[in-house]
Amino acid sequence: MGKLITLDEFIYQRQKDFPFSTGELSGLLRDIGVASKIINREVNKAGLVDITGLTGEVNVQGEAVQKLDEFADATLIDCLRNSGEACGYASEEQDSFHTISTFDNANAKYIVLFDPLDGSSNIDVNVSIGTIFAIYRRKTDAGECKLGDFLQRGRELVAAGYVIYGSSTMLVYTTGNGVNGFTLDPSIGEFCLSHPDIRIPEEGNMFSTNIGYYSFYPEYVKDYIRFCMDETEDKKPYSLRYIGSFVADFHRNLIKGGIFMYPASKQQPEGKLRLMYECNPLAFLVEQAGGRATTGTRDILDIYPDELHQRVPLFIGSKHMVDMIETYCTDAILQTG
Ligand code: AHM
Ligand code: MG
Repeated sequence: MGKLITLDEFIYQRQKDFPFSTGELSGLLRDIGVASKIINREVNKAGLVDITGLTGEVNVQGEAVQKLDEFADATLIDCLRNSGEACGYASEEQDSFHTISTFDNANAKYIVLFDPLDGSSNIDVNVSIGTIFAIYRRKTDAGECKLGDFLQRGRELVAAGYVIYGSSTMLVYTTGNGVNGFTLDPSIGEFCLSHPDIRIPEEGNMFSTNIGYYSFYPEYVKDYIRFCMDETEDKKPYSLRYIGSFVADFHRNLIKGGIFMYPASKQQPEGKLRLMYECNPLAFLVEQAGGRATTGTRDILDIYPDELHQRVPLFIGSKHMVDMIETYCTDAILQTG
């Protein structure tokens, strides 16, 4: 048996590599790991909800049954409040950001943004879902958090990651020094290092998009999709893989190589996915793994956000594939003048 390295051990090892680090970020990452284990426990019981009580109703024990996305939201918030390392948070589930003003958190310097349960419309049908998180240093010195503490470019991220609740549960994260993946061993309740130093293949043969929206897509996206499906001298047709759960689609492409696309369309002129909760954290992570993320005209991480719930078009994945769709996009802009 190889040496088993738990998430906590790994975080501790990494912290020792930075002699002046205070351990606050490590503590925060550990707490997010704990939150995700609690969420995982409930996600695994999703199919039992009908037996133990309908969502939004009272179960047989007389307890109110929360929707899973609300449960995930509340769990992350509780863990952040208890951790003492975060002074504020913003959640995709909530309209605005919040300051954590407990005594322990008063001097904390990190803020956390998260999508507590992405792809939650898939819960009922047992498809993989995920949690996405992004950690920044606050901009203001102390006191109540301000909107400016949250509206930072992705380039300023300190750490980001996701948890996928799939056929196994994995936590994948980066602190800007490579990407590492940990699989939850349910028998010991620990995330164990299973995917050290993840690199996304520069080229892939899978594309992921909601092809049902094809007729709403811009012409350059349609052109690229046709390229993906064509057989040429250099390539066979790519495989289409679309789960409709961003974390799951992203995770597969990260490991196997591929591109995920949620473009702007006639129906959704800004795209669908949220810059702060979904695109930035996974863009930071994919760059750390050697891949890329763009709107078609600019790197996701270079966008100065205007609002917390801003949506952006997204092309993310293997470097050469993202380079190519970007060329299609810029060529289209040049042609239309
Ligand atoms: P959500 O945050 O409301 O769960 O929506 C995000 C999800 C992503 O996980 C997924 O990639 C996308 O919506 C799928 O959208 P569509 O059904 O339009 O293809
Ligand atoms: Mg989401």
